[in-house]
Amino acid sequence: MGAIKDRFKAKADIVAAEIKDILKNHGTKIIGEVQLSQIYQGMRGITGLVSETSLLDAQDGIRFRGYSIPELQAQLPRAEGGSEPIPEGLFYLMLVGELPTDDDAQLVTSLWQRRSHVPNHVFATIEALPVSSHPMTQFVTGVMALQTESIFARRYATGMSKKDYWDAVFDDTMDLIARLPRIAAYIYRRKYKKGEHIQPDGLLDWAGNFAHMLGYEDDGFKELMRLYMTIHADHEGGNVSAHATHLVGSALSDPYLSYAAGMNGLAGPLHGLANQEVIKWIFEMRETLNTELPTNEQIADYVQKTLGEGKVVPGYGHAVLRRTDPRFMAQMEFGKKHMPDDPLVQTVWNVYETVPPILQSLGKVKNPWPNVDAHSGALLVHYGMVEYEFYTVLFAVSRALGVLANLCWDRALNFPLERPKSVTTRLVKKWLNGEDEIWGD
Ligand code: NMX
Ligand code: MLT
Repeated sequence: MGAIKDRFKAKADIVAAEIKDILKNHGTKIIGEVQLSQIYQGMRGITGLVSETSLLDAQDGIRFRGYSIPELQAQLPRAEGGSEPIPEGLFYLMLVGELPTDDDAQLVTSLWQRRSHVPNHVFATIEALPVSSHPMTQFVTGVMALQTESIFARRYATGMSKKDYWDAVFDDTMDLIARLPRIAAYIYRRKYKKGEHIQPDGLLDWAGNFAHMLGYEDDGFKELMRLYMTIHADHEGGNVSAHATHLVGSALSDPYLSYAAGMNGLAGPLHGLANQEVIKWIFEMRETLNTELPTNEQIADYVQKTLGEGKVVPGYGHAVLRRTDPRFMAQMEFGKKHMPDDPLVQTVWNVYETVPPILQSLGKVKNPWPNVDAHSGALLVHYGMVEYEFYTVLFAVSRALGVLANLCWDRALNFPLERPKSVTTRLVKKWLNGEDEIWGD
């Protein structure tokens, strides 16, 4: 672990010094203004936090440390015989800020292999829940049970110096990421495969071993997991899961508590749960229309029905993006390469042709294009993973890479408790009446 930890700390010290200098010389620079409407509308467009690992552009989509998804696919290390990047490489890039060599990524793989043991009480805690519990409920419960292992919590309780916070968060990050695939796979096998669990394969990479423990030995599925775990990992700092993890971490809640908070946010249907909603919606459409491959006209009618019932079209729209999500495109490319004739995958592409003009015609949807969740389920179904309620757990395992790399940066940069100001509508009305006083509300 030493080498990566040392490299991270050396980088973080440089950035910390830069920030100190920036704040000293430019701390009063105005970087934006806030309109009243923004504080009532989800703080859209308000720049309010720093996240070093990735940056989202409304037109071009996500870049991880400056690299687009196609660039990562070309430049990150791969598994032997594979053509997709391994998520270990992306984690290294987000954490250290530099593209890893094959040896660097291999070092992360071996660190995670060595730290992947999950204590029995975690499984016992999951077993205490009804098997009917949603997989995300079981997953977050498992993470909370694992919090007994937090090095940060233990060291804080015995009196840790502020300057060592980053070190304990780093250790917890590596342990937690190493253990998540085992917990997730346990839940999948418990709920859908009669509790017939599969032991880890200590020779496989992180995502390959995850596929193995889930029970999928197909090389195509392993490649899909590597791509999936890479592209879902991070989406700058303001999305609900990243922001919640960062916010809770700012109270010095340990990485287990912070990550669990973020994943409770990911479990919402406007965020990560949308991936299950998309496949559920397509399955229901196919059943209603009694066809495996609905025509674009049939899809258009079904979309109108969905909208008429006051529901959103899952997988479409975004709070920041204003073009087709490059994560959707990466999955489309995977589909074209591995399963171009799959009727469900073709339906996803037909929905892509049909939905945007309909959403545009509503005149209120700011982004009519598909997001990451519009495509992921169809690829999983192709390999036999039809249990769509599990899909958000896959997203959660991947998202750990981004939000926990960020938490390491938060503590290394000594970011303070996050506490924005809120107001009441009564006070807003006073402002509008020219009364600027803040007290007495
Ligand atoms: N279908 C129908 N209506 C939509 C959609 C959609 N896919 N997207 C936005 N709208 C509506 C939205 O509900 C709002 O209506 P109203 O004024 O009546 O409340 C109006 O359009 C304006 O919303 P926007 O400003 O375009 O979107 P916002 O930034 O508020 O929300 C989402 C972004 C992602 C929550 C929204 O587009 C949505 O609900 N999409 C469907 C769910 C989804 O796919 N979520 C996954 C996002 C990605 N992820 O993994 O997290
Ligand atoms: C994400 O990956 O977090 C989603 O696209 C939502 C977002 O960025 O707001």
